[in-house]
Amino acid sequence: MEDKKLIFSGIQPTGTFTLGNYIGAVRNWKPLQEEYNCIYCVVDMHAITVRQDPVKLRQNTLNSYALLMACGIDTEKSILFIQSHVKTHAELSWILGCNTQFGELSRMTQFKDKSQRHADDVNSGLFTYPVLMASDILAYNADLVPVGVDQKQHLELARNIAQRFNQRYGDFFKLPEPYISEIGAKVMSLQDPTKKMSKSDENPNAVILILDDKDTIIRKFKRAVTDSDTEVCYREGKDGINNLMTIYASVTGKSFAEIESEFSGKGYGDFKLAVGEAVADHLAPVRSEFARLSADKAYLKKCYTQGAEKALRYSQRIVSKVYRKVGFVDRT
Ligand code: ATP
Ligand code: LTN
Repeated sequence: MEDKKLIFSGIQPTGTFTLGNYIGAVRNWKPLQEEYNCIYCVVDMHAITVRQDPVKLRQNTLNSYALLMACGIDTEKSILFIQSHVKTHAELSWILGCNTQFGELSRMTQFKDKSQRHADDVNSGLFTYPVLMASDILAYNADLVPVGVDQKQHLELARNIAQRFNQRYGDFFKLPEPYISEIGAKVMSLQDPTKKMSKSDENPNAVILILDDKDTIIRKFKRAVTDSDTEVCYREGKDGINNLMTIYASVTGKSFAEIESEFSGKGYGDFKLAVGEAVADHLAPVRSEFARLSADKAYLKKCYTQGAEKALRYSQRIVSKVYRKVGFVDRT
């Protein structure tokens, strides 16, 4: 790989990507390929921290891989792979876990959230999940990690773990920086705009999936929860409209001022329809590219097999050095 900064990011195959995943994270992954060396990963090992149906998980993992390609990840330019194919992540995770404090993990808000939502299965993987995420990043010594704002806390923990390791064993890991887009870093639910839009929301009207057809997208936007006001403007307290404006701005490239003047004197109905149409048009090429790619299973398999080989080769060098640093005996 040329001497450029290294990007690493991952996404869980817990279902079809939402518009939140797309605007907050995945959409930015494509242009980054021009400037950086990029490594992207479908994190199936993270997904099983919440109970998954095995048949669905396998299907969702393959679909997520094809979706990333449909969103413009080019397997010639970047390394794109499936996490469970590359053993170094789990290996490093054990070592980093021994350099992470129970108290640090207890403060993770996602753990608090998810352990409440899945109170019947508060497993230790759910608790140590951020250690595996730190391993994903540090196994490649990545410089930058593009994520939505909800992952900032996990990334800070990854930096702390790296720093602690460096203090104990001598400077080795880079401290990865978050790379968070200015607009759309937190897309909100269409039904409760104080909550983030999430793949695992039970209410289908709350979430736009990037493979939804045009009619479905428009219908969901028409039903979006707003307020009793009538003016399209970005203002504190207008969470629903602020969210729709953010979405519209990020798919059209228009500024908030331009959007306000475009809809001045018009009602919320016109605005919601325009947002729905703009989103559906923006996502149409992703949908058709996904259909084309997922019909070619042999090609997909070739891509993820090669991706895993490259990722293993890269991360093996780093993890072998970590083994030596902590005092494990060389095998050869
Ligand atoms: P789950 O509901 O299963 O926890 P999720 O929808 O939160 O899943 P992830 O796979 O955890 O999705 O996230 C993938 C990427 O998308 C991460 O970088 C995350 O920060 C980003 N992301 C997720 N939801 C949003 C959102 N609503 N707005 C902006 N970015 C988001
Ligand atoms: N925790 C992230 C997914 C994830 C990730 C990563 C993101 C796992 N490993 C490494 C960036 C880098 C999430 O739930 N969105």
